Amino acid sequence: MYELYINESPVAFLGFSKKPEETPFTVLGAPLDTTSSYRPGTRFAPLRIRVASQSLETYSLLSHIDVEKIGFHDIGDVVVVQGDARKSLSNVETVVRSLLEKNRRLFVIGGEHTISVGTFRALERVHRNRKVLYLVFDAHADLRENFMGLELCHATVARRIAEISGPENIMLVGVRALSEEEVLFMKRNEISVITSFDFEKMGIKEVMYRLMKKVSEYDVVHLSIDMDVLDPGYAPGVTTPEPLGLTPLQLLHVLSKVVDENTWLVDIVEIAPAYDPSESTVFLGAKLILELAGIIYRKITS
Ligand SMILES: [Mn+2]
Repeated sequence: MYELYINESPVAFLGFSKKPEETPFTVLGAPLDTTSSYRPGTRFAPLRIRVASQSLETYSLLSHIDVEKIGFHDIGDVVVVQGDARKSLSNVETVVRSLLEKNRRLFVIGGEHTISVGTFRALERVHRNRKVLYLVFDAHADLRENFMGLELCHATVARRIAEISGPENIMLVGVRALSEEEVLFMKRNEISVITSFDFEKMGIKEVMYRLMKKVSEYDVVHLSIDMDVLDPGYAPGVTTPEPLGLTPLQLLHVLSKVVDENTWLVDIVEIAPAYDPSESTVFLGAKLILELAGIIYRKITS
């Protein structure tokens, strides 16, 4: 029945959609674009990332796999109701849950970060008796109790997820924009955090070690990538740019150590194509999906 909540996309990721029995990966757009407090426009990211993906070479140097041979089942976009985050998240949850129950490995393209509340709920329901980690790469902690009176918005995502998962089961990476309320919440709840400054201070090997240690304690990983984790010099086309971020190579190298057969869900969120005139941000989003698919495929088949 989840088909009722899907709009087909005029363009498929990489330019062609495989049948589900031919590939483990499903691409799903979730163009929710309704609570951004600075620059809106994430609703256009799923389409722009699909268009950019058609111009990428498909050989993954990190996995030594030609991802064109694996491909993606691109089912289109979740129907969202702009202006009604709750209803939209309910649709996201319904579709994602139904796909996860069919053992699909999902790449969900936002949309604003708020969609991760819906995708996490679905993952948590499907894997109720297993240990689930919410691993988020983001410049912002998104741990506010509410933001300007809104409980469900792009600035409260990790807090809402922490309420479901328990704060000990979330890990934040690349963070550098925080309120004092969030710092206190993190300390009080012993949330695992690696800031962007830690990449400089401890070095990338130590970052990888700490991440791999945390991930190894879990059965299922929800990877949520807010593209503003990258420095705005590399990824300017985001809703809320934040200086002093990661380089794309740092991000990809760290991710390559983290994703594996336990990675069932990857969200790529917060790209605002109107602020991405060079298209570098949408190309980076497409490249991340392609490389991560290659690495995950290598690990599930070896
Ligand atoms: Mn963010």
